[in-house]
Amino acid sequence: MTEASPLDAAAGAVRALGAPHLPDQWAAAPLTVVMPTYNEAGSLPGVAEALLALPLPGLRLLVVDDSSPDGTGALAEDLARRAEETYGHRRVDVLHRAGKDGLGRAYAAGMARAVADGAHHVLQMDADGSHPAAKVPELLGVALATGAGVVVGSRYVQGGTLSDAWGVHRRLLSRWANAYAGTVLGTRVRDITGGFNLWRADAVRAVDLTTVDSAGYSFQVETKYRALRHGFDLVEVPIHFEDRTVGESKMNLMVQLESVAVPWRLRLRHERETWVARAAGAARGHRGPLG
Ligand SMILES: Nc1nc2c(ncn2[C@@H]2O[C@H](COP(=O)(O)OP(=O)(O)O)[C@@H](O)[C@H]2O)c(=O)[nH]1
Ligand SMILES: [Mg+2]
Repeated sequence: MTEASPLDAAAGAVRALGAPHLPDQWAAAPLTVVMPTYNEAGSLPGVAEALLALPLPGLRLLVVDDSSPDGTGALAEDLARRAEETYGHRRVDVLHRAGKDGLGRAYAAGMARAVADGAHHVLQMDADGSHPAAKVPELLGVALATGAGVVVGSRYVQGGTLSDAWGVHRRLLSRWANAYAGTVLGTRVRDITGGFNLWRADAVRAVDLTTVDSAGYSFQVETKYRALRHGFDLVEVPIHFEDRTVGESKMNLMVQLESVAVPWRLRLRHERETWVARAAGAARGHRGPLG
């Protein structure tokens, strides 16, 4: 008897979780999952295999590794080779960066590359197993059905759930961070800080990632806010958010302080731009339509 390969096992797990099947044309849509990694050797293989086993032949994975000391970058190259053998074509790529430069910068580089390489949709996803791979077909289906610029895998809409491992303190902090950013920016997005989001390529282009300021996690808030300002719809789909079981969180004090400052910076910039546009409009108005 031959032993089942890890890819077969992952496919079985995905079937057991009941990943929905999409109409063929939708399932084949070019979708690139952009996955930043820093010391995720313990969890990346399982997450990658679960993604590749989904009934989405158009799905590719782009790992963005910041020279992880634990060898995640080399491991990702190995996964890329093995996936190419299994599927007969390239499905995994790796973007190697010189050193740890923040989640936001890794996403900016990876999402720009995915769109330049022809992805019609780009999914942001953590490598630590927190985000449910089985939900990806649903996020893609909702994006295609609604035309939303961003489909947010949301912990805080009806039906969204958090790992039991999250204590009261962490729940409150996460809720508070969302309420804070939402209030400062005047948005109704319930999970504006969340990191499991599917973007349409034209929304990625519109937000112009080269000018995004956030180096860290507030990248999620800044980019969603920009998408809203550009007139794209954001749709939230409930997910279950699992706690990481391997490796360590990269959240630190600097990242948290940036998350406090960024909503105010965005709001003040928006107010300044609105004021300048109004002043310019008023000046044109005085000169009359031909002036
Ligand atoms: N390339 C890169 N990835 C990062 C960096 N910081 C965090 N990540 C990755 O971003 C994802 C989310 O980080 P994580 O530590 O799980 O954050 P938490 O879920 O908020 O604790 C994981 O896949 C990390 O490996 C970074 O500076 N560079
Ligand atoms: Mg995490």
